[in-house]
Amino acid sequence: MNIAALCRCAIVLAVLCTLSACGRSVPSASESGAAPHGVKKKTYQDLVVGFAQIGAESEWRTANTRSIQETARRLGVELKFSDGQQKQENQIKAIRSFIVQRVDVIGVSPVVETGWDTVFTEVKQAGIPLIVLDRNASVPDNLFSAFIGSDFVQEGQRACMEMATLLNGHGNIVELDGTVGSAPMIDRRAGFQECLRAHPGMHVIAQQSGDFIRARGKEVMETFLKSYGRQINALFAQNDDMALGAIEAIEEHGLKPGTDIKIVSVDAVRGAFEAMIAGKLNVTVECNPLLGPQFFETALKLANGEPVEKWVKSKEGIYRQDTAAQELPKRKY
Ligand code: GZL
Repeated sequence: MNIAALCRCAIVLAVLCTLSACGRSVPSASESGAAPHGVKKKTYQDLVVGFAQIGAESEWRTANTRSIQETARRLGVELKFSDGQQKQENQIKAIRSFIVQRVDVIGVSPVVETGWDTVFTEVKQAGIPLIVLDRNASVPDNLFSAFIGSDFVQEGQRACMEMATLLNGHGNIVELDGTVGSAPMIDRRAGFQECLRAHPGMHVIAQQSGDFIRARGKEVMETFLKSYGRQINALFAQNDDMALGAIEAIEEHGLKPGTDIKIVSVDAVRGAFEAMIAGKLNVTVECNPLLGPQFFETALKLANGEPVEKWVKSKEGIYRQDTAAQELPKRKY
């Protein structure tokens, strides 16, 4: 090969090396464990975040999505948002697309607890911090950077304690469960059952999933009423949407919800306060969906290689009929 050809090869090689160096992003903070020395710390306006949402199955989810999107807009974060339509495969697809797009941080609310090890490992291998939000995933702790969400077991325990007060410790309960295999369904039931052991006069005579959806809650309550009728003293609904559907079924069956059948549910959405004011629901245990601010605060810290708590726990209360009217105007969801 003559000199001129050799020079041309050398130039091409030099250009290719330069281009590949340009193509490589500055190692992200998470890859190096801290913002590399001399690299400017990211601000919210620099941040690109991918979020794989479950769907739009309930008032709670709508409020959760609104909190994430509005907070991103307010902070100037570039948010790539995906609605999984309640399907795990859609969420996994979205997470993989976020990896390809090299976002700074990935967030996900896992529709069910299992089936995440492979894709979470892919995120880790890509060196992108991962935040699990709202519902937890049953994966090794080293596969995600932080969990932001409620203590669902405590929510179940609180619901049972409220039920014990309403029933004076005695009665037959039917249970409307959330999405089978989801963390809130598993843990709210566990918390409720744990508390029942201390209240032997209360019995769950039937339980079935309504998938956290209002219409399904109504359908399941109709079957409970057909099978057990006036034997039912109370309903534990794992979210307010299913409780509101069940209230329709109870009224159509000729009974008075909140009186003939006591009702305790979870979430504390606006519809629950309206039902309590109407005397149709007795108690709602709060499960806070307004996680946007905590999510992006945690994301920015991770993008800059700063330490974060492994579980950022939501703060929640319990709301009853007697304070519903004064509380409703203050509610943010
Ligand atoms: C709980 C959340 C649940 C709500 C339901 O954190 O995952 O999913 O309780 C929602 O209303 O559908």
